[in-house]
Amino acid sequence: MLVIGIAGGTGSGKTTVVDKILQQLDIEGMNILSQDNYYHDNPNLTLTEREALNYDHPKSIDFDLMIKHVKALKNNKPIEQPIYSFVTHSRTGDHVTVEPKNVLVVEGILVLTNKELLKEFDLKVFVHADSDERLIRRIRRDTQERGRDLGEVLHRYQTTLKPMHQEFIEPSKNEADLIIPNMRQNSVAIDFLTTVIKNSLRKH
Ligand code: UZR
Ligand code: MG
Repeated sequence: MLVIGIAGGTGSGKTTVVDKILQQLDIEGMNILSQDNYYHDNPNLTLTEREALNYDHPKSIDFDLMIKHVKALKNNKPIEQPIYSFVTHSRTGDHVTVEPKNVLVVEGILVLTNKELLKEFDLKVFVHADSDERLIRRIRRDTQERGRDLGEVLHRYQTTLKPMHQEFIEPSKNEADLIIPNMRQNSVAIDFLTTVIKNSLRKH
């Protein structure tokens, strides 16, 4: 199995890059493990308390479970992935069964920050976009798709997203084998990445 880690700041376009690779690879055997499903659950806190938590710090991620799942899939075992809700900031209690496949993509802002998880990756990718570009995309997504107001998004960006990006996410770029500039649709980089994946698959 080929395991690829894809990181990059919020709004850098990680999800889009992964979707494009998926379209171009035209192979059935690819799983995507999103960091979004591996936030710690805080069932003892109220919704207001959960809203105030820092979701951009490595501690907010259940890396133990994530690593356990990556290892299980590598050992050809299915996993029960928790489903997480951004509305309630908690696990829904439901799970999806994920069967092992030839390629595993692990995607999220913090996936290159954990030393143990890094050991599991065959290829490490960092998607780069300038911070103003990322802020614009984040405002669009949170106001249009997540029902948050502008003031709230800007406040969170300034007080949490930006400092966490500078402290943890940007430095994790040093772990990457490949940095993808993603200011606009970068089809050359996508072609390159799919070629690398295809070549590695042939060798595996
Ligand atoms: P991407 N996030 C939430 O908004 N709510 C949660 O319950 C869990 C995470 C956000 C998180 C982070 N920050 O910036 C973003 N906040 O998900 C990462 N606030 O996702 O890479 O798609 O932007
Ligand atoms: Mg995303």
